[in-house]
Amino acid sequence: MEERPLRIGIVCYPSVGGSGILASGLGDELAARGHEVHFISYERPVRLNPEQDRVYFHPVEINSYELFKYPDYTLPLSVKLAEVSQAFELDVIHAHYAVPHATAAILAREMLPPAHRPVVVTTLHGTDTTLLGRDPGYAPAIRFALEASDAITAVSEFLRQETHRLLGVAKDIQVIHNFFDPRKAVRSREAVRQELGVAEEQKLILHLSNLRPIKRVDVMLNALAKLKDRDRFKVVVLAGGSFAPYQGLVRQLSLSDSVVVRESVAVVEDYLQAADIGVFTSDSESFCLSILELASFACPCVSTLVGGIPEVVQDNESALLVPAGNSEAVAAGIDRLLNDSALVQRLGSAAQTRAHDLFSTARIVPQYEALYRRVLAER
Ligand code: GMT
Repeated sequence: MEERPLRIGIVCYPSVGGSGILASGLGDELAARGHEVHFISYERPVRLNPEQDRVYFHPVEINSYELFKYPDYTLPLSVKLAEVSQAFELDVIHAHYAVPHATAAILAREMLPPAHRPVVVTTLHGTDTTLLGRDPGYAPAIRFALEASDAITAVSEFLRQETHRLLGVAKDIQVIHNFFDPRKAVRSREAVRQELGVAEEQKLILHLSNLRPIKRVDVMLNALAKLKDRDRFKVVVLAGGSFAPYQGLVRQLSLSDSVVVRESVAVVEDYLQAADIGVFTSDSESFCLSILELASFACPCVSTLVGGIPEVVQDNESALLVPAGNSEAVAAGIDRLLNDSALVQRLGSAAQTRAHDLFSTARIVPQYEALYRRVLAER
């Protein structure tokens, strides 16, 4: 018997960050599989496909009352979630990133009459456990929202274990890894490299992130400054946050001619296809979607060996993984790749195969669908 399509509410951050990107991709794919998907957030998520049928966006309006020193988002979000749930008879609210989305989703569920209650699935993405889960001002509320969710997922085995360890969550946590299937690039590899000023014989080293302190952009810049013969490469930073705090270090390390920064990039695939080497120096990372994005274009990375990264790529097989906080080791890894095209080819091709075999849409999205149906059946 054919199963009926589901009505799913997705709550996520709209900004450039892995959790919002993953949630947008998931919504897009679920809609393509016939489900109805309602996004609820304070802005339209940046990578939400405007052409996809059955995808709707409901903005949350936030008023700043004089009484409040700090504007509140959780309550208006919960009210919007309850409204959308009732109006569209949602089966599921899927909260991406626990704070405050899971709390708002639980509140919305409890506000509704029992016959109209959706099930709540919460997906943990990283700092909701590894940073906020350590904060005694947040941890009890996060734990409560997780325990009250109908199901919890984490984007890596590392994050699953950290959530049990740091938050003492007793409930089962299912690992559903992130996925990425690239969209078509709009410009050619040559056109993008020309725009970035990368000469034909130069290698394009790419870093893309929100540039938060945990990404250790300082370690990356220090590593790049250690490389000899800077004519060999150009470094391109796709900045999901302001690069201004790092401009001083770029000048101080005499890297101004080697580093090109692009903010608010519309089609990330244009840059992924143009890259030769990726570089990531995070102190912690639950998965690192950017590594997967590059892998899907057969671009190998030098990255710190932290968190869930070894679940995504493996040292010497599909990437070069180095200790955290060690710019010498990062520089040595990049230098190896700059000097050895065969190694780049071998690692890149293995990374692409792994991305396709383990982290494709076709493999991952059905796991979310099966989870929704299981939780609904169990209710
Ligand atoms: O730190 C970021 O890059 C943003 C953050 C987010 O909330 O979007 O990323 C987290 O979620 C991504 C998608 O699941 C993971 O790929 C990132 O590794 C994770 N970041 C951290 O754990 C620091």
